[in-house]
Amino acid sequence: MADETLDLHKLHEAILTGDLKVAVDVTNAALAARIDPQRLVTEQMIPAMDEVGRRFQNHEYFVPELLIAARAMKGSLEILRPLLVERGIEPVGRVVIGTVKGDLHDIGKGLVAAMLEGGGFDVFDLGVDVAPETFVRHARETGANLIAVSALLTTTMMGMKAVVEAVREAGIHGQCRVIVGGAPVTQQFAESIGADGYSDNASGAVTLARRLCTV
Ligand code: B12
Repeated sequence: MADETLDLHKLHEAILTGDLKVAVDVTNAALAARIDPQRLVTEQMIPAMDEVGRRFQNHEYFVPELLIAARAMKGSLEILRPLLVERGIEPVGRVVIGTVKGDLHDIGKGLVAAMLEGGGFDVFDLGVDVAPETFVRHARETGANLIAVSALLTTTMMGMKAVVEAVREAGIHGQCRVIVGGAPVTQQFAESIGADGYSDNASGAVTLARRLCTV
């Protein structure tokens, strides 16, 4: 398919509507037509995820729409990632993300991870039940600028304080900030444990991460 006949906006639409098959097909067709993968990411995919985030914040989209959009985004990114890595395109920042120790909830954390990835970050997802020292070790190994911690239980959210303390004790707080979120977490709680940022939703997490990575 030649550049002129290939409608790249279909990739934007496919992510917005969560159509994984179309997202993958258009991505493959674009690569076959020798379209710059970076162009696909910056002109179609990131704006689509930004729009998904905007609709979520305006209550036009709900969690299911967010999840299928993130799945379409990830499907396309999986095809593009090796090409982007090969070209050494610098990510906006590197984020180590996980759910706090003792907590097995991962839906919100997965959404935040997918939105950050869609926002141009390199994301290292450590999964659930992650100990403070594991966050720190991976942040060191990956050279992360941010650690993002999720908690869904009032009984586990204090574990976020242990992550903040571990980062400070390891002496990496200068280059690596800690952001927190999850249903029971509030701005006030985030400040009380010395976290660097908080958001109550996945698209807000991207805005926050961008802000912290540019200061
Ligand atoms: C699904 C669910 C489960 C599933 C989890 C499946 C999975 N793979 O995640 C299962 C069934 C396993 C489960 C288990 C339990 N659950 Co549960 N669970 C829920 C439920 C219904 C939905 C959570 C969810 O996914 N929400 C949707 C996501 C999208 O929202 P979110 O996580 O808040 O994420 C958003 C934001 O918070 C933010 N965000 C999230 N993380 C981060 C991180 C950062 C850095 C940032 C910036 C933002 C951010 O962005 C996200 C997207 O916008 C909630 C009820 C509820 N309404 O919250 C109960 C709930 C959290 N569970 C609860 C409980 C008690 C349990 C159990 C202890 C039950 C039991 N007795 O076994 C166990 C605990 C197991 C464990 N050790 O973790 C309670 C917690 C009560 C409390 N005060 O602590 C809740 C509130 C239900 C209730 N009303 O009682 N649970």
